[in-house]
Amino acid sequence: MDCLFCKIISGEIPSHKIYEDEFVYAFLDIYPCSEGHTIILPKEHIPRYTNMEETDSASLFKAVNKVAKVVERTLNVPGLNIGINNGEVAGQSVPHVHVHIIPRRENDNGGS
Ligand code: IU
Repeated sequence: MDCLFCKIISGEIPSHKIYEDEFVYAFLDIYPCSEGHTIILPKEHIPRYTNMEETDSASLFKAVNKVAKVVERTLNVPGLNIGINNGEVAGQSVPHVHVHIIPRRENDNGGS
């Protein structure tokens, strides 16, 4: 599978891992919108969120909930953006479902 995120999950491409379980993998975004920008994704290669079964989506978001709380607490930030770009026209550049967890701080100019 010629997928960047599959290669990150398998370890073929190195990443800064934040969390992993049997279903998901989470790592620090290489081009972060803000310090601590985390990407969390299912290990299964699913191109986009709307290709996911409800049960897989529930498993993904169970892990998102866990990781988001850890990011917020560890970095001691007052807020997070949590979101998905679904499809190229919506800004999805890597065709493997992933959720962005972007720490937000006071006066951070939108995290960019
Ligand atoms: P998007 O929603 O598909 O645009 O998000 C893809 C993310 O993957 C984006 O934030 C990139 O910075 C990030 N990324 C990465 O972490 N490592 C890489 O080698 C590449 C992109 I290429």
